[in-house]
Amino acid sequence: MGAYHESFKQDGFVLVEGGITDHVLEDLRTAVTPLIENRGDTLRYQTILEPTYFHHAFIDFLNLPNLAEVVTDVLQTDPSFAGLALLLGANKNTICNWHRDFGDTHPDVPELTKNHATQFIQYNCAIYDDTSLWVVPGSHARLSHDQELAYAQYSNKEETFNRQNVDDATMHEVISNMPGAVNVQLNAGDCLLYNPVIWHSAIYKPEWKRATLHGAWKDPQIVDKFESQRWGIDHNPWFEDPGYMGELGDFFGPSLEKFRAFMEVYT
Ligand SMILES: O=C(O)CCC(=O)C(=O)O
Repeated sequence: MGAYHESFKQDGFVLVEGGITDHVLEDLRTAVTPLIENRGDTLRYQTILEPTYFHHAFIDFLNLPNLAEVVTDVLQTDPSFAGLALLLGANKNTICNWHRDFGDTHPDVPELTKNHATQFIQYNCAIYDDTSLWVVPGSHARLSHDQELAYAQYSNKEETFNRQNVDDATMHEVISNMPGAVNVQLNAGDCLLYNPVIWHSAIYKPEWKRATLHGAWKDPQIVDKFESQRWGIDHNPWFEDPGYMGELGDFFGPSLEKFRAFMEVYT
């Protein structure tokens, strides 16, 4: 097993500094400019490979050899693609509450945390500097501690996911006081690969220019084994006819074929 695998297993994440090369970063800035300009009040575009938003820079990003090597080392196998979104932050102060993408009460979570913690990866890759995300290291590989559940319940108040119009000091206090919380500081081009069952949260401030690629890669075995790991398979119907994307590359191409096979079975 490589160093990335071991690090991801222990902490629930690995940081890849400069994961996006300068040339691809420049093309990505061009690609996301119209998305930023036309965002309205949206916090994210969920499926940026769809024809309306597509730009070939996204394919170049998905084939970056150094990132592909880290993904393959963490998973210890060739991945299935599992989605690509763009996170934008918000036009007003917003807290993305403390959560795990699948919580302790989900029937898959005891087994996922115990035996499969390195088989599914979510990532934030920053096109501009991004300090929005917070995580609790190590929480991906166990059920929650009582104090985490209690803190999340207290900090989330009555809101289900996002809390808006909170002043700067309250936002910082609410997010940073989670036991064990650490802030993820991404410079433009850096990527954090993390297990989305880890406790995580984020702060969005209107003065921060945010355009962060947010996607996933999975060990194909885990998709067949766990219902929770099939989330999103039906979000990309345009992949039934992927010709509009042109050359798919040596890494993304095979990973998309695996995803398309899952579309056949699970949609
Ligand atoms: O904005 C972020 O970086 C966090 C997004 C998030 O928590 C999620 O998609 O589950």
